[in-house]
Amino acid sequence: MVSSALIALGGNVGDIRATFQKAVLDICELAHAALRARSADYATPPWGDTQQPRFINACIEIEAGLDPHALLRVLHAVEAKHGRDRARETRWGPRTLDLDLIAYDDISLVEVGLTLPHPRLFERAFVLVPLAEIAPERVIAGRRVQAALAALSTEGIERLPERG
Ligand code: PH2
Ligand code: MG
Ligand code: MG
Repeated sequence: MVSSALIALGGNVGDIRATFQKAVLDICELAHAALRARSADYATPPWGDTQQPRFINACIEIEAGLDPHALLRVLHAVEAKHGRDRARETRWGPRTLDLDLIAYDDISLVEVGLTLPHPRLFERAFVLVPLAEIAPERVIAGRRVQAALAALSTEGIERLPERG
């Protein structure tokens, strides 16, 4: 059985788009995963703490070779490799790279450090916009991605052209 994991990428410090490119390769290598889909990069207004630079966000789907816990450890390692310092940052504050596991097949679990599907997915247009690009028909927690997105404002979200 092949598993599908949806991962959201975010960041607002440094050369974020270059970080994303490297991080996607790192994730696939370390998680023994194949990249199934990658959204465009989107510039998005900062959510939570609004007094910070805008974010770049994107989503990928991978064919996962690891279970969700092992995959989460890989995501944390890739964040750290790209300058993420959890000890120094503030909640919702600036960061070089945030990798969130959004969904893993239809697994539903609530644990310290890992809730699946991601508990704030349906509040966040900055996740649903790129996710709807790669998985519009996917049903997560009983809701179709495209329909969930339609319930949110996408004001200020800008799809970025591919970089040459
Ligand atoms: N991540 C945060 C806080 N706020 N806002 C946007 N637009 N995109 C993010 O990825 C984001 C955020 C902390 O993880
Ligand atoms: Mg996040
Ligand atoms: Mg995170």
